[in-house]
Amino acid sequence: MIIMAMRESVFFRAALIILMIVAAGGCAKPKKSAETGGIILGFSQIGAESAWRICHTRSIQEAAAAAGVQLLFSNAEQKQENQIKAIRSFIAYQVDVIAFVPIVSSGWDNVLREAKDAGIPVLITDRKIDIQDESLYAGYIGTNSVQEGRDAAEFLLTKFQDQGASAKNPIRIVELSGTTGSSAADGRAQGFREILAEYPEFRIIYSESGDFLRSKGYELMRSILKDYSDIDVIFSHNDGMTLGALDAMKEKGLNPGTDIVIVTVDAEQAAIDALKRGEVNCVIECNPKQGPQTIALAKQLARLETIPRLIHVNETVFSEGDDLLSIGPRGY
Ligand code: GZL
Repeated sequence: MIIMAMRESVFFRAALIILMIVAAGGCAKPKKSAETGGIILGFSQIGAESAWRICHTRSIQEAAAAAGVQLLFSNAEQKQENQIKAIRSFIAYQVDVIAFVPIVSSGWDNVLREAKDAGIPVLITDRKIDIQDESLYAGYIGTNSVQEGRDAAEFLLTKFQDQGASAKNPIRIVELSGTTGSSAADGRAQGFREILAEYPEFRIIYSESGDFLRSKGYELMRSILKDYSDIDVIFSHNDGMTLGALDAMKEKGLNPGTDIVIVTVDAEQAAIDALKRGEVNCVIECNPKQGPQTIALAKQLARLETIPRLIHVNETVFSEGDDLLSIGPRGY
């Protein structure tokens, strides 16, 4: 009975894959690209939770099209189990390369072992994974979340220097963190605390996850403002949550950027616009335009070439003291 169920399950999955290809406008292609000549990349994306993620997806899709790489794209709708199913379907279809954004850092060992056993190289993108056997993936390209957290803290050191703060009279910080268990949230929190650990005059009085969502940033901030009236700084792990928090602060009659210093990560257009309006004080760039580099690495893997284990994309910091008019359109 179990074997029958497995056969049915394998058959169902294989049928689903063929259906997916046919629905994507291509007839069911022979397995592997050896017969088709082109590279087939299976890509599992988290979802569309923020403007940043939508830009990241667009960058991957446009780069694949420009490079003639056939992209099997799966949107996990924020569920790790959907990513694992997608990776298994890529293995069944025998793609040349698998790339994915791990929504959280853990829980990937088994499925990546299956990919390795199938002889399919795996590229980790955007977020990082914690894994026992580092040989289960070929390399990582994405953002340096720990540095982003450090940059946020370094801005605050400059902003509040000579303000007379002390351990007895600290700068009181609220942190809106990203998806629990994601390398993006864990890294930003780690880098932020690493720098501030040397400065007891900075105190994180409250931290809670808003899951990188604008709606949760709004709800969180409304609730926090009921419990805390003496907040000096909001450190938000992404612009989506920040924009929600700004709405909540304004509803309360507060002037974000003046009454409360706002530090945010991503650098989407709306956050840069808020920086220009003085409602945000510092925007840490997290660069979503990783498509060209990601596809180039996938092509190298398809040619069985070795790639670097770790590539961090270039990022910068925008702050209130900059020539804000020189900041060009962000594209997301
Ligand atoms: C960071 C990325 C994060 C963004 C959010 O590398 O994974 O996920 O900061 C997005 O906007 O939701």
